[in-house]
Amino acid sequence: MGKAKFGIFGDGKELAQLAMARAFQLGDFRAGYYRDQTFMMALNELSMQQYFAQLYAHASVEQEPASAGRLMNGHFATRSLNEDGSWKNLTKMNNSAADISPTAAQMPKLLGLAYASKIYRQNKELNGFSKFSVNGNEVAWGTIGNASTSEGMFYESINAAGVLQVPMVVSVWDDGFGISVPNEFHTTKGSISEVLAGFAKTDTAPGFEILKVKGWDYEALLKTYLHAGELARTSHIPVLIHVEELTQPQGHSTSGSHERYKSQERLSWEKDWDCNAKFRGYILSNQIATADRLDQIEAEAKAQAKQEKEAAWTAFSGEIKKELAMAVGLLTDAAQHSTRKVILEQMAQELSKTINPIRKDVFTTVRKSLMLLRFDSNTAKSKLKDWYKAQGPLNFDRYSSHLYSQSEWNVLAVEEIKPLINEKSPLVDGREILQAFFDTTLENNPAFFAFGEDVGKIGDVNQAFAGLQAKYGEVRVQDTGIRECTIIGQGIGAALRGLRPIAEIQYLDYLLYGIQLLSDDLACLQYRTKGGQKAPLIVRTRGHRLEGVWHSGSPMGMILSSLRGMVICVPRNMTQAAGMYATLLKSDEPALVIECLNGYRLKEQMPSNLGEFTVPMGKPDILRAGKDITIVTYGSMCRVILDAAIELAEIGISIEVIDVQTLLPFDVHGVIGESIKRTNRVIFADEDVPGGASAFMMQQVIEGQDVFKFLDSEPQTIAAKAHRPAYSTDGDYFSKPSIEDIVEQVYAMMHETDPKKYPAI
Ligand SMILES: Cc1ncc(C[n+]2csc(CCOP(=O)(O)OP(=O)(O)O)c2C)c(N)n1
Repeated sequence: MGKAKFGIFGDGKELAQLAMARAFQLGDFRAGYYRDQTFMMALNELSMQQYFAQLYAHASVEQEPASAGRLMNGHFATRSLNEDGSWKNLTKMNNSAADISPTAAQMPKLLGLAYASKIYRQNKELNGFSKFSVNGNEVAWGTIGNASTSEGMFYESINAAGVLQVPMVVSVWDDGFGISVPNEFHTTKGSISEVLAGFAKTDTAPGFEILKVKGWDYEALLKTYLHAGELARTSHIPVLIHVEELTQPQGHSTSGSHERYKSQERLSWEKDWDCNAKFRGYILSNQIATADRLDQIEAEAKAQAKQEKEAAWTAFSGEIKKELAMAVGLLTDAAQHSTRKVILEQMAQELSKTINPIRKDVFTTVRKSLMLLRFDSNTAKSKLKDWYKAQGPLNFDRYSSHLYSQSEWNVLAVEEIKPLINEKSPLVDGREILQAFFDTTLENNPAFFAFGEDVGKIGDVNQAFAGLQAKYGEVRVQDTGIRECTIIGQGIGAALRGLRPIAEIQYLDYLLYGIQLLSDDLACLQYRTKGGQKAPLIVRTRGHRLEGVWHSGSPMGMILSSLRGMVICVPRNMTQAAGMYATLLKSDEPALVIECLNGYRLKEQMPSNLGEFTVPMGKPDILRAGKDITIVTYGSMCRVILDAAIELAEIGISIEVIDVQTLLPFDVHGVIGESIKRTNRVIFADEDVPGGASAFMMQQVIEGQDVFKFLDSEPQTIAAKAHRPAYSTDGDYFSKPSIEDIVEQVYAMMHETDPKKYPAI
């Protein structure tokens, strides 16, 4: 009827979901996919009206608590947070992590949700965290389609869960197809449980409990799920349940019919073996209810669904109809005083006749009419304009709020505390400052822990955690396998359950293995739940300059574009990094911190208030004052630019050097704009590709800080070459911006301004 755009449903998979709901307990978590409506309804975490509200995209938390209309139907979530962003008591709730669409991307987070139970059970200092766990008894329940198990994320998560031995129960809903493609094209031997047999635990080696069950056999399902839940809960053994012989009675989604790719034989098998039909047969043959009673229940269910569907539509369309009526009234009034009366009245009339109107219909008409009314000046037009303006913040809240935290713990609200350094402060290697910071944080914050490749025993490849595993134990400072994607998932899941992990990616170049999850899951979590969930995970990595193609990349533009919703910190040294970690740990936002790979052994003065001092986010530092040109940069490039500034000073050019410190948020107080007002020239410099983060910084300042009119020279960027950095010192010299590159480009700008004073080289 044109009321909803797309539908995807969980029919054919109901019975297994009922069994899973029976084994699920308060405090447990689900991370699954779009087929799980029955499970959510069985737990009373989704009403039919809410289900339809999501189908209609009702932009309201009250009507559609999972995503406030921001996600397509079939994306389930519970709300872990109160309205002010504080945590609810998760142990008293049925919890569902917020779903995402990429197949298998629920798996890394599922691992993390289960892993949190392990941390809560093993770290006795967390006993006071009673809102989040009761002795780590919580099970993380995952669901995934058979075809989606072909994704790398699935296998990586399974392997990690086997290694970590976490309470994770994964159900594979196997209906034999992935849209149109049958199992033989997806899975070796056509069976995921057979493929995974090597993961099964034995008497001598830990591993998975692997179970197989038919999706239409209620008694077997119940037994399987209760057993799986018990095993995971009490012994923290991961379980895989391969649920076979499921069906998909309406095909994959509303986008196409399954008659196109299923044989007649398969279609009729699906009818006969549909789990609801089989369940009915089971109830009748066991004389649990009579056929009449079942007919009555079915009729009541249908009537209820219809009634809740109508209620959802009335609530959704009612709001818009009110707005439409208001707009039509104001537009008609404005038309009466306008030379464009006829066309405006016609527009109002057409709008009022719209069948199933949406907001776009209302606002398109109002905005077009304001353009037609541009020469008018009267009260009626002003009223229309005022109404339109007043809708701006409301629609911002409906469709664009909560990209970043709106709670009192947002990063911008963290108070700045300066580092205490004086002449007597010892000069140490940069990595020692981080080590001392992590030491004091491990001591004082039981929710804080770190993990990653080589983080445990050797204290990371650059030794910022050196000796800390020995001091605080393996639960707090952990080694992991080489598996960046699930390191991120481990962190997301743990942070969703109130912990404060630092997940380490050994080198920035390897962040790409985790970038999809950071982008699809973490960065948009607050946004896609409209503040219903948060995962203040800190991802720590190191990058920019070292040696060779995969150890000196600086793909900042990619990161900036894909991680809106996260804080992106680019500290120039380890003191700034320590202050940024302190700020982040006081806030509730997810962040990526990129330390300078070539900075761990450079000398810095040890502050005496480590753990206390904070670096404010979005506040650039002026590292050197100057009057001719402002150069804006960050990270390892700060030192290169400062060295260039010395050479430039010798030839009579004075540059002001600004370290932005954080790329997201970016210069919230307009420090750079004020500098440009003094120098009237600006260059944005970094070691990303041309058009990467340097272009981002330029856009932020030129468009965002209203400085174009103060510029006497064209604004410029300095970046690395577009290719990957070639190996060794010469490779670096010819690939990344050197001191000479900077001196020459700055000089060229001054030459253009005053060729006599600065003759061409
Ligand atoms: C990464 C990714 N690739 C492709 C898609 C498009 N897509 C959505 S569902 C689907 C099939 C999934 O099949 P299966 O895992 O068996 O689950 P089912 O829908 O049958 O329950 C595909 C290819 C997607 N959502 N994500």
